[in-house]
Amino acid sequence: MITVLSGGVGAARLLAALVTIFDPAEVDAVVNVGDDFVLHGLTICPDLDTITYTLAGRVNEETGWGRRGDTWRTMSALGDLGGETWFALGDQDLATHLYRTQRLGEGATKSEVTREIAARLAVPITLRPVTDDPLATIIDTEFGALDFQDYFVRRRHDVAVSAVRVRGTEAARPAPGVLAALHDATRIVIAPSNPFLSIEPILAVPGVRDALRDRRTDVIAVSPLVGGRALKGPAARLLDDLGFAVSCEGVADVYREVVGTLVIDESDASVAPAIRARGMDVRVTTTVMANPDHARALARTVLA
Ligand code: FO1
Repeated sequence: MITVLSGGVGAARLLAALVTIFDPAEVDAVVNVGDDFVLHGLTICPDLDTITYTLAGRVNEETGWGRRGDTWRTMSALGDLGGETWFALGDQDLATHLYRTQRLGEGATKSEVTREIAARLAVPITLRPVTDDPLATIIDTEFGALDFQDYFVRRRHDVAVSAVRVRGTEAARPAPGVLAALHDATRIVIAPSNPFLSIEPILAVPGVRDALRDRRTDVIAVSPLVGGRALKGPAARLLDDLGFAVSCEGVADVYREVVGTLVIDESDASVAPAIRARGMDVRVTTTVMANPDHARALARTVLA
């Protein structure tokens, strides 16, 4: 069994490639919930939904999130009422949030609802929120402490960051099956997700970081940087803002405690010796999942 610590779009693409070369029944994704929030009274879980839609073959491939072919009539009507439309929820996507919110209100856990939605949409792998307890990633910025989606979507992460915090970790417990998935996996993969925004909130749940530390030699992470830059999103800027080198060496420093092998892109091959000098193995391959063949090559590398 393989367990993949997962954020949103990058993780979803790697998982989609993994299931083409590995038995999906043997793939377990432990997913970040620090981005989850309530808007219009609905509980929205962007990373869980991105992975669900991708593995169900229903994702909007242009954005990487939301549903393919979705329409925006509800958002448009909401805008007419003066409602909040900065976070774009498609008409079909809204059904997911309605269903989830209703089930949570009935007392179901996030794990149960995730399982129900995944089963309905024929997702072939096991998806687990890292915790069923409330967790929220908070970004300390030049404008004060911001909720994650306020920072990421509303302000397009175009702000200076002094710290990333995860609220709720003291009381959070790993969701059922999470620690077993880490313990029993033949390999633990950290997807090419943002180390601070997507992976740290997973590691911050009590027991998870220790579980990875215990298995460090079996943990392989994919660097989200390519040629020393982030393809999309604020990974490079956050490395800089938070005092790390803006390179795969910086990524290695962030992951040093928990990762035995770092996968880096061919364009970053020159920093491989510096990463090895930090006591980490390095694999060099194409990490850009520009097409299915490249994604499969990356999937083969993390399994090799
Ligand atoms: N990202 C955006 O940049 N703009 C949006 O309006 C937006 C809406 C959205 C709706 C549902 C969903 O599941 C994801 C959505 N995302 C949107 C993606 C998103 O929130 C972030 O990419 C993640 O939270 C970071 O992993």
